[in-house]
Amino acid sequence: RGGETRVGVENMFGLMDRFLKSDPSSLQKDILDHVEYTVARSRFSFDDFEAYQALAHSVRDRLIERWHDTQLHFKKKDPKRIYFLSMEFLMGRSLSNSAINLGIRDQYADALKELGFEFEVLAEQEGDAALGNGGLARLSACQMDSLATMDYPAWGYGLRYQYGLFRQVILDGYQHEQPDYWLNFGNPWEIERVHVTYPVKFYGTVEDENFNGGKRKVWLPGETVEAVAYDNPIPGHGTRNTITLRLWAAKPSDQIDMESYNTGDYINAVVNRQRAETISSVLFPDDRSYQGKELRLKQQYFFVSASLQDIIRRFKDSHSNFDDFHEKVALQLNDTHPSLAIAEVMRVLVDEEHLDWNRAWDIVCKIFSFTTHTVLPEGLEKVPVDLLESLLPRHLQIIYDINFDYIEELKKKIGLDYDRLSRMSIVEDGAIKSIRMANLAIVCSHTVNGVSRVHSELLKTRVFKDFYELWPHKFDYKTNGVTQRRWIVVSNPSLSALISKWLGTEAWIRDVDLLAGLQEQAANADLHEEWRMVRKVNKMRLAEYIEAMSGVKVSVSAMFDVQIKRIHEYKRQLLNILGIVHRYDCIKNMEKSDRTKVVPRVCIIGGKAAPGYEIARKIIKLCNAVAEKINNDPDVGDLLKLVFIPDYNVSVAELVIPGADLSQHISTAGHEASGTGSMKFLMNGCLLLATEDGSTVEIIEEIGKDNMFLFGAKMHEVPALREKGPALKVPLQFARVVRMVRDGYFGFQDYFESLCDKVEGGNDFYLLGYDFQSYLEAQAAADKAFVDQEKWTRMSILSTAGSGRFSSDRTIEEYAEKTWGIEPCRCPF
Ligand code: 7GP
Repeated sequence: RGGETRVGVENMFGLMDRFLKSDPSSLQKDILDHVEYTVARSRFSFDDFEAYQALAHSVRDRLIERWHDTQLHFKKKDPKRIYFLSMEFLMGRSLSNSAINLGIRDQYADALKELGFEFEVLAEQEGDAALGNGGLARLSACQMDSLATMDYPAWGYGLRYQYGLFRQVILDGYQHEQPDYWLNFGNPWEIERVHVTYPVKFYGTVEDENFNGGKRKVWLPGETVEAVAYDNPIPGHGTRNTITLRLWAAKPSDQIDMESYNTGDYINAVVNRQRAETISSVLFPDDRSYQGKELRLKQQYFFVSASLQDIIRRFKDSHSNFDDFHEKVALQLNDTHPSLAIAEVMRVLVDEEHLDWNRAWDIVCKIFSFTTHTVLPEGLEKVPVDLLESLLPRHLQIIYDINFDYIEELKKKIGLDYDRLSRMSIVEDGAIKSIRMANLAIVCSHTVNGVSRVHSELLKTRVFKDFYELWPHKFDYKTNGVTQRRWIVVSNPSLSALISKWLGTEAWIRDVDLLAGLQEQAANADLHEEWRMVRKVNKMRLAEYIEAMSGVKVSVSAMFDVQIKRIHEYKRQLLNILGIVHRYDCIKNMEKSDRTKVVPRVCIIGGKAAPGYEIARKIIKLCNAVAEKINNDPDVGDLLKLVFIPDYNVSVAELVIPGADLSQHISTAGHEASGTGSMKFLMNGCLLLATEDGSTVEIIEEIGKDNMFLFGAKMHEVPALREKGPALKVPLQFARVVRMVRDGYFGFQDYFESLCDKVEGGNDFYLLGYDFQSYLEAQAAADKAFVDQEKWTRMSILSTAGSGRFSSDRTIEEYAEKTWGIEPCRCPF
């Protein structure tokens, strides 16, 4: 294209904020205009969904304005930029978050009221953008919010899956998966950039070609797919800065393959082209392992290649050579998923930009940083060489070349210790020869970050020990955080208002350390009363939701005890369920008169199981089977209820977390890299029942052991306990509850057998039996504390007050300063 008219940048800033007014009557007109012209409904007759659409477009207009200003400003200043590459972003809904970050939510609410609509009701019309699986993906979303709020020149890059994470439907207690075709009703939060497209190539061969008196490699690809950009503006809070999350969708290439059209097989030629779109069609629903899947590899390369073309094009717009590349570009690898980017940068610099190999390598080593999100070996990706060779033949050569140089260097440093050399090699020579993506990422990155302190220790002493010994300076950690904008301000507006009232300022929304100011008030009786009131209203909202979803009526005076997260053996939902069985058993067996002493509980569990993960599916079924029995037992009544919340996602979390009294983070010590759910609960004044794993260890330092309920084997004890196998002592109560399941007390005897086998007879890898006793004790301590409402409220206030360290603002600031070397670039007002 060309010939576009550009208003001088200076003039542009002069005009800022003049275009769209945000007083209620302008907003009203704006919404009605969108009803009429965008949604094409009469402004005299439209329903909630249409009102939502119009409202969303009105907010979007304002986002776009700021977003343009921000991009212009970045362009003018040309700061070093951070490019955050992630296969997954779990954004959830956008409306409330955007309106709040723009600072005009209340104006909208007023404008809507006069039109006869309620802001919250319309906000509920929006579906979740669920382009991710679990913790890693939601962390990316929180970090985008912090990057925007803190004015960093940042871009997020990912994939625009047509089908997000599957919808979970529970039928007869079993999980069923349904496709999440989230774009069905349009998506007002994205802007399709039909002109921002790049060709992405696959397959083919590599040939030698004469060049400047020598030889060079030329990749002759066999298939080309077009990547089209969809931009999602991400507004900061209290700033004009609005950054870009650019997601790529696959489209058939524009280049017509005349051959197939000339054969007369027109229909099949079109159908074949259409296949290209499958690359970005579906998110893989396993959050740990997808080894050896061609489509997965295609997705990875597709988004990496398009993103890098975009990044390099932007750089070349204002630079004539690559001398300053590392001064202007930082590339963050969110886990190993985007690590093909390393080989791709080498390929572009060497094959296309004709830099010499060493110079290209020097640049690569300065721009990449890598964060790993797991300690589980199955989370470390391996790509079979055969697969890579057919899909990306040139990249395989480049990886081999990188490995060759690196192993030669390594030999000089560590000698001919072949065991160690083979462990550290990027190429694994096993039955299936593969590329170890984590090793590639470590070798080529200047920094390898863990996501909590203990995670980092595990990386150094176990997972990546060999590498740590070689390059101790590369290893660091940035404890995860979550954004208080989404997790307090958006999801818990009444708590948010209460905090601002008692702190006398709203500044904590951008400067979360101010929450510590609540500590002084932790014993204040007036605050206690208001605090309990807010919590009660949130519990009522949750109780209504539970009744609507599951038909179970729950009492808000009971303790709401929540465990919501992906279903995994290591996260031990099974321990929770067996604990509930024990509680049930106790109630059944006690004298009627003693039942008055029982602290009533509503146990809430939610989470999705990867479709192929049988044991996780059985855990869901067991939860529902136990719930069925307990909830219908007249002996138990309100003393105990168990609810499985279906289709857990970001929006459900926003509803459940503010209503929880107690939340469980009970992974076997040494397995949860960090855990971020706990931080959201903490911010909302929910007490934690937890093992000393992941970020919990750091949470303890902030709020103190006395303000939470801890239990279980410590990380250093776990290996020895495991070694004991069948000799490990297990309490009788544990054997009893497992026996109840085995004997068919909850039905489905055969189906649950393998689940029981997993925790008995020396197979109890996650130490449920060993930890059972101390788990029950921690639960009893929680009961005791709950009865003392004064004590509980103080603990609750202190939880919120101590949560400041777990804001993603802090995490991002550490990344910016220590890993990326970037500075804020604030758009002037
Ligand atoms: C998760 C970790 O399990 C969790 O402990 C951590 O808080 C979160 O990342 C954010 O760092 N990992 C994933 O979600 C995941 O998909 C596979 O890991 C690589």
